[in-house]
Amino acid sequence: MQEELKKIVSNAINEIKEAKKENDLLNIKSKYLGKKSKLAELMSNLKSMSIEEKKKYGSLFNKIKKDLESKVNERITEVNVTKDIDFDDTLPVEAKLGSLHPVTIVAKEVTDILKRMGFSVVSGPEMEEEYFNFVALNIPDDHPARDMQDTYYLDNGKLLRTHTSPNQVHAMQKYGAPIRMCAPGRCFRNEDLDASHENTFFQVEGMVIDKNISIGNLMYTMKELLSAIFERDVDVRVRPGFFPFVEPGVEIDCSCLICGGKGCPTCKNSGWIELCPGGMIHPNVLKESGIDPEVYNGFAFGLGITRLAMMKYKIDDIRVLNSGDLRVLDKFNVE
Ligand code: FA5
Repeated sequence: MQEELKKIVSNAINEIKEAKKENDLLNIKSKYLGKKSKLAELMSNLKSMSIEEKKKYGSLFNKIKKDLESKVNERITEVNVTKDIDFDDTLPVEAKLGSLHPVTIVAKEVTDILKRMGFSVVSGPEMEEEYFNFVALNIPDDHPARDMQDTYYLDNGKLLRTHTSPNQVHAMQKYGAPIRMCAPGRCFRNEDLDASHENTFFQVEGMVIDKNISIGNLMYTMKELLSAIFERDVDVRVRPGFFPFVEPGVEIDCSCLICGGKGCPTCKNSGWIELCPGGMIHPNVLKESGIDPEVYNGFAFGLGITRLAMMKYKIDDIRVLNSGDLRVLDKFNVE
């Protein structure tokens, strides 16, 4: 009888494993455990067995029944889970690769170039304290410069950073001087949107503090950086710029590469795109962050990466970049 039971169990287990549908499993259950099953027939012999045999086979039958029942139930769960993803694996597959966002590509290029120039990459929070976004950058509460950057204030007393410049303060306070760092990141401004203004855009902050740094160092760094990014000569113009956290300050514009400098809606017909302001870090900012301006000085810049991506890839409207429109973004597919 034991040999017969072994055979029944092994056949049942094989059939359970092979079954692909719940109905087939219910049929297997009735075939092996039902009233007319071979097991039921063998169990009916219990009546004529001795007490010892009844004990031995009785518990064996029960164990076999329980085991087979739970195997059937487990398999039913399995086939029902995989039922929905049953597919014809002979069909040809059109695999579509994802692509990096143009801003991600440019941000990586910029930080790679800066890293080669000895800059470390740091980061800071997008939800920022007023102190880091404004006060420590020499922009007190009532300073008119606050109006230049329409700010999203949050209910928790913080704000969405309007620029990456708070990273200057974080880095100075954390690492001291000398330092050479860059900080790419997302910024937010409550702007009126147009072809070159978004309410969410990316900048990369750059900062060098050491002894005897001059504006010449800033100009050289910007020139190297921009020619490495554009991989060709691009006309730039430098004009005075005002930011309370630098003195002197400069604005570096690049010739609009959408219209070749002739004037178009992207550059508001000026032929130029504001790309990268910078300047010599104001002594008040160094002092506030614990660096002695009598010993150290430095430069900082805030390069608009989203605008840079527009110029590099000839995207004439910044809004496309936040649109999630894959027909446009797919063009920049890099594997
Ligand atoms: C600043 O944000 C300063 N923090 C830059 C700076 C850093 C100056 C260090 C001095 C020293 P500005 O607001 O001009 O400056 O923005 C810098 C760049 O970010 C702009 O030239 C532009 O390229 C980009 N930018 C600014 N606003 C937007 C916007 N709404 N949409 C897209 N890009 C923007």
